[in-house]
Amino acid sequence: MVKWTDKERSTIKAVWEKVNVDEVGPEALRRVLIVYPWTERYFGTFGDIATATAVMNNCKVAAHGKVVLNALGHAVRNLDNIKSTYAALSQLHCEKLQVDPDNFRLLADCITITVACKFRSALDPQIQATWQKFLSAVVDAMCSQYN
Ligand code: HNI
Repeated sequence: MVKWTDKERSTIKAVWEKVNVDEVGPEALRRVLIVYPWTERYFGTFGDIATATAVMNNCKVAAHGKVVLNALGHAVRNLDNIKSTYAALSQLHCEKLQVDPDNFRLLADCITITVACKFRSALDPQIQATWQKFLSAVVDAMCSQYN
């Protein structure tokens, strides 16, 4: 289990309170699809996402980005049980969706970049370090049901 100091807990909560899920979710998922175009293969039911313009204008991508970011909120509220919080979600991504777990890290990086673009200097290196520790715990938990 990941250990958190009080300072880390308050930093993660403070960052999360400032994150606008409806903006960061869609923007982060769009980045994943544009920067790593092979991830398109998982979203066959989303319609046209063949070009960057199509990704930017696709409302299913935007809606799904919000779903993913909202799921991050469960981890913020369950810092001491991130693994069990994501056990079912990990299993779904492994068995049904068959998402290559390497992609979790790519998404986490895109979330950090999106947050950094919005926070600018407020995301100082120490806050970034804590935020990335948090996202690493999320990525580990999402990988937990893969054998
Ligand atoms: Ni992910 C569905 C959360 C990473 C592809 N994903 C979900 C759902 C949640 C979710 C919540 C909805 C589940 C349900 O309906 O029961 N996804 C997360 C989280 C992460 C993540 C928390 C990582 C931090 N998912 C990824 C990545 C990919 C991905 C990296 C592919 C590149 N996810 C999907 C696909 C679906 C999905 C595909 C189904 C979408 C649909 O609506 O058909």
